[in-house]
Amino acid sequence: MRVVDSHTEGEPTRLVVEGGPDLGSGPLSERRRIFAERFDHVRRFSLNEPRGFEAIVGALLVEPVDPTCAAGLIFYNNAGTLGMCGHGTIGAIVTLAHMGRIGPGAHRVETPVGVVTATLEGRNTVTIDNVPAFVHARDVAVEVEGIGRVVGDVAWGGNWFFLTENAPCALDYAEIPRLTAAAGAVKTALARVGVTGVDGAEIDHVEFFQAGTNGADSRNFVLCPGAAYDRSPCGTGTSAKLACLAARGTLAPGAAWVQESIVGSRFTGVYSLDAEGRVRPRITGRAFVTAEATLLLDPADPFPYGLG
Ligand code: PYC
Repeated sequence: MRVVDSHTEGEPTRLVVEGGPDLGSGPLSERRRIFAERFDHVRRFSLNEPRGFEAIVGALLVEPVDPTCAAGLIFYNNAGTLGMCGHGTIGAIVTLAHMGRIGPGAHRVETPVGVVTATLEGRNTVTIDNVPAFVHARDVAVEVEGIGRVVGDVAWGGNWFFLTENAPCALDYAEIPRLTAAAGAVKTALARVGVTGVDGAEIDHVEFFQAGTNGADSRNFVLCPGAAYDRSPCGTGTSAKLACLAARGTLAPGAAWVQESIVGSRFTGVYSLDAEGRVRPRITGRAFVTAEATLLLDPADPFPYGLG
């Protein structure tokens, strides 16, 4: 399997450019299901230790159904598959340019949750026009073990998020273990009391927010499914945040929102309202290619698909 690694504002992406599984030619939502059901060993092979580590998000490069799209991407991580991935799309676009497959400008990209447009500016900067984002439930209160009452919003930004300002401590790098445990407890509490996204969808990402530093509007800590934290400010999480800000009337369409991550990296978000009044998030960030590699499987390897 040939892969190209990158990081987007600190968060790694592994783009599978050759040797991925044959998922057929159906809609990407269907190919995501086939990947999850029949090729979980490929997910584990390509991301788990010792070939990877818990924070890497994988992206399978597949033929799009829509010929106006430059690529199709199916995202996955250490726990399963993802609907969309903002940092992963930015990483994939910079990687495809590095490989000489695309140039600067706008490229339509098919994902399991819809088509996004990714615009490459120069070598490293990408702006994504994401799928519409929306708030599903506001001011949801849950009792969380070890924290107490936590109030937040449930929103969609390409994945499902619970967004809250009730963090148990400062959003400092040194507090990552405590924030990870607390966000995990929030997720458990939401599941216990039956708080979900639309149609019972699991809320698998939890975001804590505080005031930003060095001029950023806000700083976040994002826990992803699989219990790794996002080193970037999270593209789909920032999209969900924009939907919350729009719903509360605290950010006007077209106004910039600088979202800082727990490692101090940044995305700039802005939204517009489409003809149907839906929030259309636009997220800008940078990615850098870090490795080109061939992943090998030795038949004698006692851990052919990695650990876990
Ligand atoms: O950037 O959307 C994102 C993302 C989702 C999970 C990790 N990063």
